[in-house]
Amino acid sequence: NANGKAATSLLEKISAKANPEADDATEIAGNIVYHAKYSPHFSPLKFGPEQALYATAESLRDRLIQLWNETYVHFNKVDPKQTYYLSMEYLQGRALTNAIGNLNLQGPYADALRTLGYELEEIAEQEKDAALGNGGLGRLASCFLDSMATLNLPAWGYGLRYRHGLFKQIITKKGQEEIPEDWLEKFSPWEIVRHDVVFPVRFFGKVQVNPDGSRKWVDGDVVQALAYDVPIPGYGTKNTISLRLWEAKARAEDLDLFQFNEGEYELAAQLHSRAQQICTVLYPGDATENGKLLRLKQQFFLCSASLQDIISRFHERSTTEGSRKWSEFPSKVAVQMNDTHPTLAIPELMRLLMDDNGLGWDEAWDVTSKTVAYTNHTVLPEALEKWSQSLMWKLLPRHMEIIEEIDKRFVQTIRDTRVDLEDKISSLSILDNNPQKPVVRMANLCVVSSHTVNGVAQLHSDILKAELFADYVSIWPNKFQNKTNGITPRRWLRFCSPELSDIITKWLKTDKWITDLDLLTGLRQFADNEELQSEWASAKTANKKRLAQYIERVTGVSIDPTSLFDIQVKRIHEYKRQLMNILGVVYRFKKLKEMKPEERKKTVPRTVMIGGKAFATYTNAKRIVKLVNDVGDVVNSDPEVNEYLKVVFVPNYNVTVAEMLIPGSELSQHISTAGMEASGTSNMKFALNGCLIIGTLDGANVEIREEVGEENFFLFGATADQVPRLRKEREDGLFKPDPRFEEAKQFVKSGVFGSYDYGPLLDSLEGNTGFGRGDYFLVGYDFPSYMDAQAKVDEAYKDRKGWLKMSILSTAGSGKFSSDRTIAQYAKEIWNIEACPVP
Ligand code: B1N
Repeated sequence: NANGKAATSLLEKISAKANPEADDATEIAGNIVYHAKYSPHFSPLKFGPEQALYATAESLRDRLIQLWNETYVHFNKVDPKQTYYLSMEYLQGRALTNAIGNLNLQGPYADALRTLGYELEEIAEQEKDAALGNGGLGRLASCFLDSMATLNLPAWGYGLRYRHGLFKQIITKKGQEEIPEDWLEKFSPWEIVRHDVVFPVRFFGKVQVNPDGSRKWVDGDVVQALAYDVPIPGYGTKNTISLRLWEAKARAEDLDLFQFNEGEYELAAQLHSRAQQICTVLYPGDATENGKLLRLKQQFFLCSASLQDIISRFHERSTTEGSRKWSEFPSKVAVQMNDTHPTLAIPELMRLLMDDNGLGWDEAWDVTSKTVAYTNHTVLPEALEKWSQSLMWKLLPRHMEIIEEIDKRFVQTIRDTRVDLEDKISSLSILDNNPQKPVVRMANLCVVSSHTVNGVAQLHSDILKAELFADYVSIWPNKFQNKTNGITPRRWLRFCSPELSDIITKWLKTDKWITDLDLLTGLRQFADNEELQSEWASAKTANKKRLAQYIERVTGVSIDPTSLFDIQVKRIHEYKRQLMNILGVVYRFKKLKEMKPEERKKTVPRTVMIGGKAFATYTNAKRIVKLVNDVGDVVNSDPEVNEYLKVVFVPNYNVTVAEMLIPGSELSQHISTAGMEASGTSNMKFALNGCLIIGTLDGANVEIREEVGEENFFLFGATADQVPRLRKEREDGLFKPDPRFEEAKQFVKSGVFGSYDYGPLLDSLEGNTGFGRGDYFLVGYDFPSYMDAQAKVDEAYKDRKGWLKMSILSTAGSGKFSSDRTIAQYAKEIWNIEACPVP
């Protein structure tokens, strides 16, 4: 690497000096050189782009540690009520650009690196994503951390340090293939191991009854939880909070030296390897009994380690001698459960309070239920967690006793106070004792035990109250809230589209919008302004060109930056209806083929990009990926049509790819069957970046449309309240499909896109044919209105000025969707915590 060699020689010329407070380029360069030389991770004096990344990250880490320590000391001194966000997933993505940006050091760092022979962007490109999550739920957790830090809130995140994050997706002739992701292959400069923060976590064993009647969980396996902390800097503040990720470690005594000396190496290290398994991969498939056990172990591991840590901090911060009164706990601690995945926090907190600290049931219940709150993220029945009772008894016998007792007391209260609910008890109870398959319903445990339950968009929260949790609402009418999701405007506008950001700052005459996103409404008055429109267009064009280069690099497909960029990126799922998108593309392709050349010239050229990962065992989702790729191959190589239509499957969609795609897109698709997408958050990112939405009245789309104005949103499709009736009609054979829908399906069946068997996929769209699910997702029903909305998109795009105006108004109306707003609402309405800024 020529660049690497040149840089290595520059390294010798600049004097190394560690200085965590450096803020001019020369000193920062000295600090980078210091790390390149004295924190070596590679052969001596190598300074290629990768080495430059690590040294740069470590120089930033110095200052983050400085701020972090100050924050830690300050929180300890003030002893505020603190929130702990428990999540099995975080999708942090890259950290370098974000850290530099939040510390407002872009200029000096770029200059420092230039004196060392590198461009900042080139170095940032070297970083791997931290992909410790699957999709929206994990990314939401990461946006929330950014907002908590920025709002100076005393709040921490807790998660697991998976050795391998979400799989890497490659596309071959067979379609999607998964390969293990390896973010820790070298090491991560952003985590600090805290060797003094270690807690024991038990599995299996039995319950011992003591002479005084108290109970204790004993025996079984004990694994150590070791803390790795990731700094989360706030934007424009000293406050730097922690994401604490637990790693599972066996104890030294778990190695059986006797067996080892006998040559039984595997047996000797059995406990070691069992401990190691816990954090090996994110969300192992839970189809097998083994997989289930491992996932349950992960969940408990997170809950137990985090709660022990929270309790020890509660005592540590006490100013009075000895331990604090437990009744104070809920005024010092709020625990937020990100979906039901960390539900075991409830029985674990009960156990720690009763068995380890001697509290009685009533006291422990009072503390626990005032401490925990639950966010629901889905109404899909298959995603509502239900754990087998026998598995739970085996792994967590004491917790099962506690869950039984919670359930017993709850059911008794209902019997005593609500005769009208007698016949609802079997669905309200936590334990489902169906003899075929007795399970614990985690959502029920959460609702019964939490002081607050929230949905993630208004429509979703309304559905929770009217359907899933309706009977609970009649018991606790004030327990249920809405907290519409949000996204951080730092990562999702300021840093991913500096061009557009600069224009916004120029026209608003302030950059305060970065932390006060409602200020974007100030753009509305200029939406018609020709000067703004032309600046807006040139920023968009620059982003589109950057995206086109990326697409060409990763797929080999060359796309036209003047065509309409139409993007759908999200996990592949039938309810998200990527299949409707691609059938729409198939129909468009067929019509273009049928046109005369001069007719084609009148159409709006389009580039359709679809990206996302399919769960490894979700066959129909994988078939959709295959179909998109096959359609792309045919369309893109068709000499008559490919000037007017390109179809690209964007491989390995992740946070970093999103940061490239979103700023470059003009139309994005959020087209789930109404009532099925709890919120969606990429819709917010696209809208914020001036991209128009074609979508259904689902999740947060409803609110986005309200905010940006209905004339700036391409709406189509059935509404959530119509869906049950339409499904019934479909089943009863009363549905008459639109000819365009039939034509598109027929075209796929005809084999133009290759010989792969799309039968099962297409059958899933049929009504009462005995195949599939009878078009459960109503693709057939919504297809005609979808195509009509797409035709409106084409018309609107022809009006250049009109489109730019809509684009500006889209950004201007996106202020509500800042995660700063969401988190401020959680802080006030659920957590009851206040800002604690480091002076
Ligand atoms: O959570 C996001 C929402 O914006 C999306 O609409 C919603 O689909 C997503 C089991 C989930 N809901 N449920 C999950 C994730 C992992 C898992 O193992 C379920 N993800 C969502 C943020 O609110």
